[in-house]
Amino acid sequence: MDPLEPPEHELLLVIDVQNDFCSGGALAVPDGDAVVPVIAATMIRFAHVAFTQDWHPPGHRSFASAHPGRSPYETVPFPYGEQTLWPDHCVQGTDGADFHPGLDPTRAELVIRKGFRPAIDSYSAFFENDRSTPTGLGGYLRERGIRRVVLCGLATDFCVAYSAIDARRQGFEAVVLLDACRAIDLGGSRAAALAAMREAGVVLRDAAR
Ligand code: VGL
Ligand code: ZN
Repeated sequence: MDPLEPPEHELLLVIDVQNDFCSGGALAVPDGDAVVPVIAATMIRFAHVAFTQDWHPPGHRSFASAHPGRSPYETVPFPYGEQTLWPDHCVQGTDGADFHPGLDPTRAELVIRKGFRPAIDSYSAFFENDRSTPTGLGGYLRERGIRRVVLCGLATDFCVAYSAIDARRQGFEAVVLLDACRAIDLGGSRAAALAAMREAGVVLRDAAR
């Protein structure tokens, strides 16, 4: 293999860089837009790129608006465990669900949509929040011969962390590019997510530029 060619067994997984998670969006991640130029520069260095797209139907059960008397960021019991309630975001077909215009989705060989089942949220790119309904990404990556998943995007402490930990659970090497991620950070969730990722064997580093 040419040492200058990006490895064939590595894939950059760009998590949820959608308008609703960026400035002015319905669930804007603090400083979320800052990931866009870093990811754009990083994408060029990978042979394989996939995007995830949070993709909720209107009235999704993870929306606080679907629970009268509840507010965003409260936690409520769901059949599969505790679920944080969110402002309405990434509704299928809306501008908020589109990718940030600074990222070119042409390079994505796969766009994996998640969170489309009305009653189950999905932070991870691999499994929905019941931790058992697969998205199909694990099988896709295995069939493609991908062994290492490099993750970036939004948000560090939810979709990026869940995806990276599930990548490890599925037997992939997982690397998170911290300077290409930003966190929501609810009650220390960023620090907890970093610790959980380290514990799961996820490599945490910055994007080399
Ligand atoms: C996300 C909360 C709700 C994320 C998605 O992309 O991290 N967080 N839906
Ligand atoms: Zn969501």
